[in-house]
Amino acid sequence: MKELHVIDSHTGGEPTRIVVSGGPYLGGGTVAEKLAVFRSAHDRFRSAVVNEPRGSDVLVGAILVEPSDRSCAAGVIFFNNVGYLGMCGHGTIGLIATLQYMVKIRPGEHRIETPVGIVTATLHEDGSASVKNVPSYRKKKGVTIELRGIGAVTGDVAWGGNWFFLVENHSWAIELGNVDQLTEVTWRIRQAVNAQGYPEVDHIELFGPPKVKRAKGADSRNFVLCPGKAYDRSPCGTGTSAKLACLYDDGKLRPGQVWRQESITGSVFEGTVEASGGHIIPTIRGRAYVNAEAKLIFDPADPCCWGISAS
Ligand code: PYC
Repeated sequence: MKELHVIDSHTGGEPTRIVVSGGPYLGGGTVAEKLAVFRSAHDRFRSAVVNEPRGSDVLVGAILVEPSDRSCAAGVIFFNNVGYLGMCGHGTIGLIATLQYMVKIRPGEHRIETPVGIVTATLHEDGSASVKNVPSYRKKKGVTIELRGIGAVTGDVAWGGNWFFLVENHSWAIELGNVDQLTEVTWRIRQAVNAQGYPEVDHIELFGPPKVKRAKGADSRNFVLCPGKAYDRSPCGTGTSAKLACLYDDGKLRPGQVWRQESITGSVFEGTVEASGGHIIPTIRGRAYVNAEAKLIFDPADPCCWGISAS
């Protein structure tokens, strides 16, 4: 019977389950090459780790791999209920908390190899982590789609390590009690955006006024629909990176100025940008907590051994 050792954490309410040992051998290439091997030869492990009955649609999974770049502390591949993520901001903050829990890192800077490039994460003395993400940019401003029964919806297409469609002007309330409506409408937005020539977009982000009235406050509140139709409980690190790219392009955020992005659950990420040619380099800061450590057991006699999935 096969066994995998996993460590669970959550970052601003969004869970991450990291396979720290026992995973399949993915070859000796770069993390992008290892992802290609994982996807083509071992995809059932992805489903087994995150899907029911061991997981749920909300869970983001990750597998720790050997980095090809020796300057990196770790390599990581992120995945979810339907596939793979290029980068994952909340997951990287979760990874840093997990590596600290495993006593593999101490406060300071750590380079992490992902399939879409190397990111630098800093573990701070207070337990929070900052992730200097991959270069992010807005691809297209002001794309309008038509939704039957709703009308025109306008947003921006931007990259922050994953592809997003970001909508600022709308009338939906970003409230936990409204998640079913938000999920339905963002799912429809995604299909319309994909059909309009942006098939790469697989995350939809709605923005509204902030709710958190803490000392530091927040600048904005969001709802983020992930590719497998679950919503992000955190403000979404890659989604906040895409937002920062749009704000910077619009002249609404200066390098070094802090943007506080609140999630629909009330958790907050802080973001700043550095300008870099036509792109920005975003840094996202948040806090993760390790909340479980377990052995996943793969019994070949179990009909649900590889997870329940639609595909
Ligand atoms: O934090 O980047 C993120 C993320 C992507 C999907 C879920 N969380």
